[in-house]
Amino acid sequence: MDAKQATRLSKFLSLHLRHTPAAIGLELEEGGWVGVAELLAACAAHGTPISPSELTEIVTGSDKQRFAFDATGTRIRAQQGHSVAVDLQLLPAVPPAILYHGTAPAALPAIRREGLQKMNRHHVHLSPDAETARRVGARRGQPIILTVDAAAMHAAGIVFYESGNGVWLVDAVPPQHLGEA
Ligand code: HQG
Repeated sequence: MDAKQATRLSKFLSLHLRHTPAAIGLELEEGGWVGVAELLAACAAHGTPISPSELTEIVTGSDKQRFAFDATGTRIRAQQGHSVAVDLQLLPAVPPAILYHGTAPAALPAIRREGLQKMNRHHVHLSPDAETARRVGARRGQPIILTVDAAAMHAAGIVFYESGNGVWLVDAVPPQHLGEA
């Protein structure tokens, strides 16, 4: 499978495992899981056939580890980024002292006023390093890198979760805990 095809299939999987499972007849189980066989049948039935080996290639080859199989290899889920209601059953974790968020210049005035909000997703997504945040922000043009005083937030009782792929998740980041890198 070439890189272009892998990206196309990965986007199709992201769309339906995070946002619109019902559009291809899927219902996410608790934790956001779906059966691998059921997923592949649904993809084929909706014009995007994916073979088991292509699926494995997409899961293991994803730069951001967007998807994960369960321990038995019979179920799969998106690790984060959902907009559908799903409880990923993540456990609270102690964050690194500083986390990062990449965004676009146009969002800055609102972010300075209101802090970071989860917008259409379940959580605000934070990166463990400035370079990752730069890449996230670059999806929207010239990136702005914000620092998040995660240590102070954690000390104030704000709960952080770490997704399986190193993204840190939190409900919101109040403006007083934001700085510019
Ligand atoms: C911004 C991708 C105005 C926020 C990425 C961001 C990441 C505000 C946008 C993952 C705001 C939301 C998540 C406020 C936040 N006012 N704008 N108060 N608070 N924003 O896509 O963090 O490729 O939902 O800065 O790489 O950009 O999908 O979040 O610009 O890991 O796997 O509102 O998605 O990963 O955008 O990206 P998003 P994000 P995947």
